[in-house]
This record gives sequence, C-alpha cells and structure tokens, in this order.
Amino acid sequence: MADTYQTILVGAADGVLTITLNRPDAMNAYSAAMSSEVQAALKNAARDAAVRCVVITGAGRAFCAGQDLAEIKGSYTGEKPPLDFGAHLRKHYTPLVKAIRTLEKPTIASINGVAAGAGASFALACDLRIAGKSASLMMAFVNIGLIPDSAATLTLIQHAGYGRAAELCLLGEKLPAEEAHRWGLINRVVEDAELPAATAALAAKLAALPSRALALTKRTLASALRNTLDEQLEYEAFAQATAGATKDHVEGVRAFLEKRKPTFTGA
Ligand code: T3D
Repeated sequence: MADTYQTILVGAADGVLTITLNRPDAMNAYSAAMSSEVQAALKNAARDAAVRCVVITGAGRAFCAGQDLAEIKGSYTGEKPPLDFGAHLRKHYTPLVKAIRTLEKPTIASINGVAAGAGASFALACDLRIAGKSASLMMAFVNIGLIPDSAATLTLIQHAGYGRAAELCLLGEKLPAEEAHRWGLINRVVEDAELPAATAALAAKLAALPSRALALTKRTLASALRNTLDEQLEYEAFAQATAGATKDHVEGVRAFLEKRKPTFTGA
C-alpha cells in the first residue's frame, strides 16, 4: 500500500512514522481518497511494532483545510443529490478520529499552517500538537453553515474549556498558534523554520520511551474521561499491574539504580 498512496506521503525512520497530507494546491483539503489512505496508514502503523510514534503534518503552507469542498461541489450545483452528511461523516471522518484516539502509540500533529474545519479537528484528536508560529486553528464549520465535527466539540472542551470552545466554534475565526498555545490547544510553538526539527526531536523522544507504558498511559487517560473516582483508581491499579510486569519497567528501575540511561525495547 505504501507505494500506492496518491494523497499522502508516508515515511518511517527510527520508530517514527510520518504521514504528510499531500494536496498542497488545495491546502491539503480532506478528500475521500485521503480519508481511505490516512486510515490505511494508521492501520499499518497500529500493526507494525517498529512504529513507536506517529506524526501527522501537511505539505506546503497548510496543515489541512478540512472537507474538500470542490469534491462535493456536485451536491450544490444540482448535478448530484444532496450530501448525506451523517453517512459521509461515519464513513470518512469517524473512523479516522477513532483510529487516532485509540492508536496505542503517541500521535503528534505537527501543524505547519492553517488547520481549518475537520483539519483542526484531526489536529485536536492527536495526543500532542506542535505548531509553527504562523500556523492557526480555525473552526471554519460555522462559516459554511455546519457544526463542528470529528470530535472537535469534545476535544476543544477537554483542552480549552467550554468558553473558549464556544468562542472558536460560534465565531469561526482563525486562532493564531501562539494564542492557541496560551489557551492550551497547542503544546509547543516554534519558529516556522524550526518546526520539522522540533517535531523530529519530540517524536524521537517519544519513540525512545517505553512503548507499553505509553500505550497504557493513553488508555488510562482516555478512561479518566468517563470514569468515576473509584473506577479510575481501579483502572490505574489494573494498568499499573500491566506496566509493572514489563521488561521496560525493570530496565527503567535498574538503569536508575545503576546511574545509566535506560534502553527501552517495548517489551
Ligand atoms: O460530511 C461532511 O462533509 C461534513 C464535514 C465537514 C468537515 C469540514 O471540514 S467543513 C469545513 C470545510 N473547510 C472550510 O470551510 C475551509 C475553507 N477554506 C478556507 O476557509 C480558507 O481557504 C483557509 C482559511 C483554509 C485558507 O485561506 P487562504 O486565504 O490562506 O487560502 P485560499 O486562497 O482561501 O485557498 C487556497 C487554495 O486552497 C484555493 O484554491 P485556488 O483558488 O488557489 O485553486 C482554495 O479554493 C483551496 N481550498 C482551501 N480550502 C479548501 C480548498 N479547496 C477545497 N476545499 C477546501 N476546504
């Protein structure tokens, strides 16, 4: 599959898989083909033990401009029936967001430019966001009479709180990266020219950490969103028992006691 992608570039090195949305002339707008290809790339990443961190970024000056509006033009000119939005979301968007959120490996959105509509939602679904100074987030949905989707109504509130989520979603204005950082929506902002290197350093760090502990941490953070205190304490006890039984845990403690750097293998 890796050789047959038309809308994305996929590269892997040193445990880091990078998916580059690659339709720069259309601001990497999200087409049906891109949806299938990103889903396939994430499925491969999930299966491949050599992949320990996934980066999603965009080619050119945008991260992703959301739904490719040109692709669905026919539904607005009368050439095609009106779009079945529910079915369209369930087929092309929901699986992608679920794949990002449930991937048992850390995901980084490296936001190289504007992330609009579902493009912003995808970035918000990743575990971490690093952005160039000129990047921005834009809940563009309202500008075309739609509601925010691809879980942005949830992730925005989780990352920034209701008031800020409402401001972004109701006004549909661009939020510059540095402001988004202050709001808690972006973890790190760097100079544009430094974004590739800063992303690579962050991804390399994650790829070198104990991957089972990272996977269990993701699951445990996710469970906290739905659990009561008692349930979450119990979940943590269960997850810690699993982490504590890994070779990487033993290596981490031994390395500490022996005053050396640990070498984690994912076992
Ligand atoms: O079931 C469903 O489908 C519902 C799901 C919805 C999910 C969504 O994502 S809805 C939201 C869709 N996205 C938008 O509404 C954003 C539309 N784009 C913009 O607002 C602006 O283009 C940007 C803020 C992203 C960037 O502005 P700017 O001034 O930097 O660039 P530009 O000149 O507007 O765009 C550059 C090119 O990209 C241009 O093409 P051209 O004229 O050079 O040939 C423009 O048409 C194209 N482009 C930008 N966004 C899209 C797009 N082409 C197709 N679809 C786009 N979303």
